[in-house]
Amino acid sequence: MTETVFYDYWRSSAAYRVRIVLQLKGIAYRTEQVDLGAGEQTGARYRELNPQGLIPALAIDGHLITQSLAIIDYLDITRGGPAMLPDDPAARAHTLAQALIVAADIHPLNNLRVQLWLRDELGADQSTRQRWMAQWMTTGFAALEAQAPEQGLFGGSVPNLADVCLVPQLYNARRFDIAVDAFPRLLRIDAEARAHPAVAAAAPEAAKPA
Ligand SMILES: N[C@@H](CCC(=O)N[C@@H](CS)C(=O)NCC(=O)O)C(=O)O
Repeated sequence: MTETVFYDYWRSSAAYRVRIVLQLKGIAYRTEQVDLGAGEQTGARYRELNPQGLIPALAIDGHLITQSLAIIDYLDITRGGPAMLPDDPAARAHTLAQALIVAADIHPLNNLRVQLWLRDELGADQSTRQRWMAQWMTTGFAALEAQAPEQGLFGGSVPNLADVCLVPQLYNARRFDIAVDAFPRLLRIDAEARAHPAVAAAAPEAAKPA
């Protein structure tokens, strides 16, 4: 069996999604850190693995898989542990839609390369970039709050794909001082999810190299 290697950066929220699923499913792996602060994701060495120059990537079963949701889908199909998506087609579509609010509509607009482009190409100062991030995070969070359960996680008692996407995005919001008080259900879900041992083990503080 080939070794499972996760190309990670402790502060990457897309990588954090995958770390949560690796932990939930009890998958053993070795980590290779790709330092986003040092720009290693755009270097020739990493681009050979992932021409997109984005974290994460997972080497598993002789494949090199990129894109966090594609990695999670592969793990969900090939490994045991809690399912990230329900079987029922309509419930599955709703969970995917909730996850995509984060993964497709919030995160890409606030990613590092977008921030750098706003700053370097459009001359956006810190406060303008802060407004940009707050705009797209709060727009997405509001939509998610409107469909969040009153009790329990999106996944009920075990995190599902929507929870797996929410927790890292709220980490990002806090990291960049985005106000999230208007989303009490999301905050409750985030706290409950982070109390789960597998989610706690995947936290950025736990993934930070010594
Ligand atoms: N849609 C991709 C997004 C990956 C992504 O944007 N990763 C960020 C870290 S969270 C990154 O590598 N950023 C580097 C950059 O913007 O240069 C996924 O879900 O894997």
